[in-house]
Amino acid sequence: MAAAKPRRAAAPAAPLRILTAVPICDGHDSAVTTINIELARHGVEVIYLGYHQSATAIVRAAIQEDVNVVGLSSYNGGHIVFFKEVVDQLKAAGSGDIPVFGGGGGTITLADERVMKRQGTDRIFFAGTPLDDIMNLIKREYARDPKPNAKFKGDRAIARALTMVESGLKAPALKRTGKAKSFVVGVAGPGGAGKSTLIDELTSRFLQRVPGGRIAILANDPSHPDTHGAILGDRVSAIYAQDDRVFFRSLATRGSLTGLSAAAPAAIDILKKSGEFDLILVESVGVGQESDPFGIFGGKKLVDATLFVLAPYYGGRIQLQKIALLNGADFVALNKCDHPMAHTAKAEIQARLDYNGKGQNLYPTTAAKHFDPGVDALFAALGERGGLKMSTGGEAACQMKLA
Ligand code: B12
Ligand SMILES: Nc1nc2c(ncn2[C@@H]2O[C@H](COP(=O)(O)OP(=O)(O)OP(=O)(O)O)[C@@H](O)[C@H]2O)c(=O)[nH]1
Ligand SMILES: [Mg+2]
Repeated sequence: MAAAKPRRAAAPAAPLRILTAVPICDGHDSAVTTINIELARHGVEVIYLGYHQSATAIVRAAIQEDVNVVGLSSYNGGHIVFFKEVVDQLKAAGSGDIPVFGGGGGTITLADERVMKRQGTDRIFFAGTPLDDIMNLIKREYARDPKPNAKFKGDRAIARALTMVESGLKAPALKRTGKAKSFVVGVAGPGGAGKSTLIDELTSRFLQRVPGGRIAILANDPSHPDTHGAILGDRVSAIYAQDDRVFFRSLATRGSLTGLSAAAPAAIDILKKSGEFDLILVESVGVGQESDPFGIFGGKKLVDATLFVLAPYYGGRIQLQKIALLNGADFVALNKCDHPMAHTAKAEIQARLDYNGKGQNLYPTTAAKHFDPGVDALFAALGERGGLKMSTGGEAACQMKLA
């Protein structure tokens, strides 16, 4: 990591972390969006999973993110069964300590709530409840000091260790449960270039081509400097994280200005020491021209390789000259190649890399498209560099499965 670790004003040591989602077959996401923004404004770290989410996906995310509470927003009916399913699956996974609450305007009645509470739901917020009341109650009832818990196993144990280091505390020593030798790749690039979408497509290649392997993603997103809250939204792009071979954890920067949470080095260490993960991808927040989140120009290098992702609208050739990471990134992806400016961008970036004379390869990608050959080529190069044991013909198999 680079020597300097600039920080803003200290945030609370352990902000509330809440997972929010909308149940399967329900597209009513405007209420949860309001709740998310309001929670973040009140200093909460919100991990938003999206709408049309299965109970299994919600439970997996709650465990990996080690959240204080799960908040569901349900409008299309079926809430009695759905909330129970989430509660039951959490219990079955040894994470019954994570409470579940929710709302759904007038579609959840008082009588429904009585049944739901008997089945384990913590509480329902009804139509007309002022947002301030909801926020104050949440902050009062669901705050906690993170403590080690020897009963946690598997992903929850890893997740709690990550929570501890995020809170500046010592993580409990974890048993090494796997034999994997992790290859760690830092993924950086300007905000919105498509880092998360590309990581998701790389995840799909990993699942296809590294049978039995596991991949971990550490997704850093910014905390708001005024409220200390954050909307950790990278999980919304993570379609392929809905697989038990994927461990996905969102990290808020909590005042760190390096492009990563100050806990990222310790978090990477925990993931590596678990022996569970063949590949670890670390996504930085959207970075600027002088950023070096992974310490490749000095200090302790945090990762084994770096991938710099940019989109065609970076400005012009002068802007390209200014981007420090283009001097040192091992892999460069020009994403959004479906954009009309991509042709020119490709030529300009290629010229910039040629001038470096370091043999850096440029990978033109369109991460928004499934089966993009540019993403295939990028994954193959990463896999080769990291010594991943890859099967052949994975993409074809993937296409056949989805066709
Ligand atoms: C807006 C809306 C839409 C929008 C959705 C936009 C969007 N992207 O979300 C549109 C127009 C697209 C839509 C479509 C449909 N809708 Co609609 N929709 C509504 C409406 C009018 C408001 C819901 C809302 O957002 N409220 C705003 C929130 C902030 O306030 P609130 O609901 O009072 O919630 C409070 C608390 O519950 C709490 N809360 C809510 N969620 C959460 C979550 C957490 C974590 C917390 C802490 C708190 C909390 O916050 C509020 C605090 O006061 C309701 C009617 C109603 N008045 O509820 C119908 C309603 C939900 N829709 C309905 C239906 C039927 C549909 C459609 C199926 C219609 C159709 N045939 O196409 C589709 C389905 C869409 C889909 N894909 O799922 C029905 C559902 C009936 C049922 N369950 O039996 C309703 C009840 C209308 C009705 N009376 O018929 N809908
Ligand atoms: N047209 C097009 N859109 C894309 C492509 N890749 C990603 N996007 C879209 O670009 C937007 C941003 O994508 P993300 O993957 O969230 O970008 P990001 O770099 O992770 O963003 P931050 O984490 O906020 O910095 C989303 O709406 C994506 O759907 C692409 O190849 N083509
Ligand atoms: Mg992202």
